[in-house]
Amino acid sequence: MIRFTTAGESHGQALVAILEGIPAGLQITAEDVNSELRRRMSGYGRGARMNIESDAVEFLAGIRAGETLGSPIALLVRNLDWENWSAIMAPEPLGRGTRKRKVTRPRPGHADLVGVLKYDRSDARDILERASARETAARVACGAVCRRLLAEFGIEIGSHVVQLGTVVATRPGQLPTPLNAAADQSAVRCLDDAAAQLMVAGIDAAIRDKDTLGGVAEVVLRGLVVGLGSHVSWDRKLDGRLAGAMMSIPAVKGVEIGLGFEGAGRSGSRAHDEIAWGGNARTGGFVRKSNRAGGLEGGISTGEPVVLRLAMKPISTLRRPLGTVNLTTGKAGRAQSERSDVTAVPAMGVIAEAMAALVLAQAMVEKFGGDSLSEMRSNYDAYVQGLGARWSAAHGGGE
Ligand code: EPS
Repeated sequence: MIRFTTAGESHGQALVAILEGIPAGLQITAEDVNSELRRRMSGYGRGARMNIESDAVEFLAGIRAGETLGSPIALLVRNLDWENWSAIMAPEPLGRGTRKRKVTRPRPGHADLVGVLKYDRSDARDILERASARETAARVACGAVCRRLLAEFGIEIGSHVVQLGTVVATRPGQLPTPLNAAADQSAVRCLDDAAAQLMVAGIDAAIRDKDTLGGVAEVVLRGLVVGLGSHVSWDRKLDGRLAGAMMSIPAVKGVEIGLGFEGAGRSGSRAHDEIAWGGNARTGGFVRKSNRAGGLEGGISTGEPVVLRLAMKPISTLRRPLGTVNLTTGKAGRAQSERSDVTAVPAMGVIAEAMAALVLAQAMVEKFGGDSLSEMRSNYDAYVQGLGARWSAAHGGGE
């Protein structure tokens, strides 16, 4: 089972992660991870913090001579901002209850208040430092390793922004390949140039208004084999597992697969994908005439692209803050304003790619197992060959 856990506060010394279950023999370099970390840091509308950081990974364990060993992989991403925060975030005791740069006016929408109540804190900084989306840098680092594993099996993961604030992009009928090479050209990772310009203007307006913006990103997973995930038990369904992973991303409030909510209003005859003969061995020789299901039926991959959309709420740190209650005085007031982003929708797409990579890598290792990449590859090849041989023999390889 592939899994990872992360630790680290936003202004602590570093983010760390341990990623377990990656088979031995996968070639990986720091640059494979760093290129993804850079993508996460980019996007018009990020705050000043991204000018301070220059996220880069240090492999502490699990990799030798450019190859995974099959042992847990330990990763470290330093916070360069730590230098400015060491006195505030240092682990050494300061005297009971003493805190520097206390946050006592919780922001509506952030974890501040619920975290303070649940963890019996009086300083919301004890909560927000971990609730900060800074943690997603560690996820992206782990996801980059999973992505390398998936690339060995021809799986491509990409994303693009389809809505930012009120601006909705026109989605091209045919997505470019590779998707990210095109999307990363845009400051807001949007494939519709006219919409991208309006999105940038919308972000500028939000900056002027001291407000923030949310939006929608679409994640596309291509090159999957039929048969990942399973219909047999609720917790093995790949759609459920992907949706859960997407919803764990900070500020994500909605996830759709394929037609998603739009499908609810369609009649059945316009909601499903007709089956035809003529795909490749990876899909058992079958093909769908459309992909309304978003590449998943019965919790199992069909081999068509998996298409997910994630809705992100606007960032909850506002420079013109909403009403709140001061935790120290009990008086009504305005929420604390921390430095933050105006929007992070472009970055959210990159983080969603990383989480999707984790779930897919889990599903691949479950199905094709193996302590080593070579063992996993031979299991994969045997499965695909078996699918192709069985179904083309039965149907003569064509319609
Ligand atoms: C983030 C770092 C944070 C924020 C943002 C994400 O840095 P700082 O708090 O020092 O400005 O820019 O976090 C939030 C939006 C949030 O609400 O916590 C990052 O590295 O992605």
